[in-house]
Amino acid sequence: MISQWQLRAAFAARLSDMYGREVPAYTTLVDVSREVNEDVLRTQGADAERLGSIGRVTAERHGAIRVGTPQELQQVARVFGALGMHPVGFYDLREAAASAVPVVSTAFRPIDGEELARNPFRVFTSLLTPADPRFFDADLRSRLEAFLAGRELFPPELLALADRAEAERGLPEEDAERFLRLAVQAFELSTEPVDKAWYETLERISAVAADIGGVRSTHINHLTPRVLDIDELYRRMTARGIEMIDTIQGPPAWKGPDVLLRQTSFRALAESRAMRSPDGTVLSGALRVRFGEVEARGIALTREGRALYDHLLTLVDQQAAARPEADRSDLTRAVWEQHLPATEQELIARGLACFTYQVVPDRPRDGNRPPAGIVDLVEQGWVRAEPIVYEDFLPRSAAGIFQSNLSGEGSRNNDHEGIAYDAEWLSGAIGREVLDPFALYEQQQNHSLAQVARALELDGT
Ligand code: OOG
Ligand code: NI
Repeated sequence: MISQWQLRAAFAARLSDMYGREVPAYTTLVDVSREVNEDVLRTQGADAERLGSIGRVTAERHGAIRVGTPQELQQVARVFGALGMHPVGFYDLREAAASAVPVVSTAFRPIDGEELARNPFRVFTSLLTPADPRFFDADLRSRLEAFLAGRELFPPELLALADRAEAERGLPEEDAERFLRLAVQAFELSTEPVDKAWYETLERISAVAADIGGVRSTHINHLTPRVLDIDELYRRMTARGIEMIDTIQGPPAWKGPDVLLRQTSFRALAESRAMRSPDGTVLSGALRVRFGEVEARGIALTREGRALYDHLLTLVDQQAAARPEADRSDLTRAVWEQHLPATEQELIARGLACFTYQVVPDRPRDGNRPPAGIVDLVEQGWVRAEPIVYEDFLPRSAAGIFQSNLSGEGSRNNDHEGIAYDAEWLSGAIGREVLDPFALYEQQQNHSLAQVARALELDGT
């Protein structure tokens, strides 16, 4: 029997091989990431593994895919369900970017600590919103919906195997092999000619809409390795002559602990795709949609910590507007140094970040009773704090990554009222509950606190 985590690890590895064949620059990115990680491990030793073992980090990837309808989303949820991945978080990108990005998104990922440690593969999954009148008028909407209704992204055999794997928590070897083959195939770039006129009709609205609804299949948009020093990675990729987007999205490089997520990418590359013109002739064309992204992960923040982070972004925006000549990353760093604690201890004391806590087994007994508060327990050496890694995404960074890789701006008609979508709506569309990331981090933290309390008899029992 091949268990769900083994299926997940195998799927991530095979997808990576496939994407590397399709987009060779991705392989360069993976190689450079590995070199940077090895160098960081060499210079920092055990500290380099504070946010995950080098084994986990080296194998770690996130993918991004885009689908057109709730039915397609339900199906892809079954494929990911087989891999032990659940929808977490709701991201509304329709207004987050300057260009038109008519999607709402979630991320499928493992949710418990042990599963994440085994293999944290996650997929940022976006759903097109044809019903949003700011992007699509009634006529285009109905043509788009009819087009989407007529395609099949996932063969029935794949879905049947997926359901079995989810119900039985794994598959026998032969079925596992078949499942993995079909699952990887479903995300390969199709060689079927693209209907040029239809693609271009959608592209005038949004390049993302064309990528999703302009073709009869789906594909992996990017696959992202994790790196321990993203600033160094950016320098090395640039030195190799690979054109990176202008910035590293997310928190700045600074002297304090890394929190949340920093991401950057190389620009979407032209890939040759067969195009069918209205008169039926097939010509070779090129599309620029897929890119290479890389990320560095930090500590998960509590709701309070996240509110502070969002507030700091607003402060940076204000300062940047007031001083357009200033370097944005310098401004950001200054704001961070002023407002954010520079040590893990202080993040704990202010309740800003998430940790798990373990009793230190060999602490010398000095006759004193342990203090009650977690801050004192950590300070006096009773308890060790291990940061919880941020496993999710950031809407602004996601929008920034979309944005920086779009060819045209598309159009959004703000005379119309948009439709309000939220996590509950998306849960209904998927037919599975979209989980709240904060609740997951809190549960992990509280579980460890309860164990500490029991072990040290803090509750007086
Ligand atoms: C998804 C863009 C967002 C991330 O890492 O924030 C994303 C897409 O391009 O489909 O992948
Ligand atoms: Ni991504």
